[in-house]
Amino acid sequence: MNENTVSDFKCGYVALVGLPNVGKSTLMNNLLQMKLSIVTPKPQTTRQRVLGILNEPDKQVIFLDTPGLLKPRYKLQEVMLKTIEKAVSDSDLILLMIEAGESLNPRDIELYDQINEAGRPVVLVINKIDRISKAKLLPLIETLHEQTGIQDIVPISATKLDGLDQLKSTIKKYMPMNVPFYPPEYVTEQPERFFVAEIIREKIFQKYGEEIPYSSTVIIDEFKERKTGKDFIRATIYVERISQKGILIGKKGQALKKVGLAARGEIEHFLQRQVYLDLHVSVKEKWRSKENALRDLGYH
Ligand SMILES: Nc1nc2c(ncn2[C@@H]2O[C@H](COP(=O)(O)OP(=O)(O)O)[C@@H](O)[C@H]2O)c(=O)[nH]1
Ligand SMILES: [Mg+2]
Repeated sequence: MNENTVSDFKCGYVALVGLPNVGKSTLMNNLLQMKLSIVTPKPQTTRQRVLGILNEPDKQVIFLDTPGLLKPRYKLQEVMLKTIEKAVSDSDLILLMIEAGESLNPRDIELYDQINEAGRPVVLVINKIDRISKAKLLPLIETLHEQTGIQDIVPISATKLDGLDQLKSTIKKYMPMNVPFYPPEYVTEQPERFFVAEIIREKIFQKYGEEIPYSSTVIIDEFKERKTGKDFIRATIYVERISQKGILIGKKGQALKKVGLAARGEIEHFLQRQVYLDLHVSVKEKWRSKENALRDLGYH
């Protein structure tokens, strides 16, 4: 039990929204002090909403990490866009994240206008302030105030954990009085197998160039917990073309083996137990463009 009375406890939903690569997933992980959302230097790594729960004595904040907003080219991206719209309309507060720079990116303004339609309160978060000089920060905040009219603008560095306390107290202002929605030991509501698939996907993003990561998706076919011995996980990586399958597997299976090794280490760290990871590669032609395939592969 926490010492606060139920009546001053706050609980609500916060959507993390912003262009690809601004640092949304990094922020969520570092606020939760747990790596839930995968992070890579490539844009559009996050494809589905990832729910992360911050539990503190005075509040429970439920974050919805979303894919970066973009103009859809594939059916997959249309689904990603719907995910963002849903997260925005389900939230008590939207954190619109931008990167610290010389000026505001026109695409950020476009995004802001889009989000504003939902009529939810918006806090502007300027991330990556470790990359700009302190002298530039104040004028940047002034300009952003003028351009957007947003009251609360919070500069942070998600990687350096700078400004996170200020951000948390700003978030709290917007959270409604509520009893916690989840038991305090919960950090997410998504099943372990979702995170296992995400970790494998992250390794693919880290180890291959452009084509393979964006054409890949991962399905967990089997996840057997065992009382004795390691858990057994069988996963299939789906790609769009046979040539991609060849690249993914590599000469004598060497490339895939590296993915498996890296993924297994991180899966074990995440689950806090040992696993046997059995990886397969299969082709599902043009899965990113087909509604049925997307549904079969867990995107909806
Ligand atoms: N320098 C710097 N880099 C950051 C910061 N936050 C995130 N990054 C990097 O930006 C890249 C994209 O981060 P990610 O969290 O995946 O962005 P997302 O697409 O918005 O979820 C990664 O390489 C991060 O390490 C920050 O505060 N400072
Ligand atoms: Mg992300």
